Amino acid sequence: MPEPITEQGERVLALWQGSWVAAFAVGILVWGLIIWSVIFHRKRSEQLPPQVRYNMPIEALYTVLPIVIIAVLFYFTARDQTYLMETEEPADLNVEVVAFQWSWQFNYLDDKRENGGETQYSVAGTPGEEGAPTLVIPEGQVVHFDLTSPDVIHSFWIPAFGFKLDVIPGQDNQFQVEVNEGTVGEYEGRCAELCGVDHSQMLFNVEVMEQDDYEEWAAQQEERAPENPEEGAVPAQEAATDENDAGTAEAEDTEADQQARDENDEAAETAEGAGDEEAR
Ligand SMILES: [Cu+2]
Repeated sequence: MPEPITEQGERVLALWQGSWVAAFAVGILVWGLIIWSVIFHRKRSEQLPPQVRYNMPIEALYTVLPIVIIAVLFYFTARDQTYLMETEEPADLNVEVVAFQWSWQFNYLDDKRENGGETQYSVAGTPGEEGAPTLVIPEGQVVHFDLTSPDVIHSFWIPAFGFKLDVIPGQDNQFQVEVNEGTVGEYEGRCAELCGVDHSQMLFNVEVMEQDDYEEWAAQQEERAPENPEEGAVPAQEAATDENDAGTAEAEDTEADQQARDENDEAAETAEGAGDEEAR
């Protein structure tokens, strides 16, 4: 596991390590018992040893023990999941992540809570390592991510966060992290959901800056951003269109989408019909 750079990432690492400790404890106990019985109860003579059956205490034990183990693992997993998906704390920075075939766009929003989040400036890139977009975030701050996709399901993954979340069209997925102090540096980002032929090109970089550097960078971006983001912003899909293959892929997608929609409609109608009949 990479060294986590967020408060949340540390929690994930602790959960992962704790699960391994529990798994090893159970493993060592089981291996120990197996080895013990192999050595101390090996065949000594032709005489059949006394046969036992229906030992209630033992059977109760090995029904109850696994339930206890699973309950404990479940408790910690549920507790940490609740913590990881928590978005109550006011964020210092709001970023809208747009995942599309096959790159990323990061829209920096002004305070989302106050005014719904107008795009102040955007970072875009092209598929592949060379032109990969860089997500810049300040250290020691709470960063909130809103994930959106205009096409298919992607997954926003920063290994150093120890966390990934699906980006689903039409679904408002969000999470936030508290970036630790002393994490200034560059990290990798990936799409973790097979999303099409150039899925492997969906790379991005993450740069954690000191607060002052970040503010300087943000001011520069804002200066460069067009007055009216609606007019000037590069649509995500166009930004990614390197050469013509993306264009063709897009056309094919639309056709496939259409077909899928038709099929869905048909299925829905059939289902409705069936439902009506049942209701009657
Ligand atoms: Cu993807």
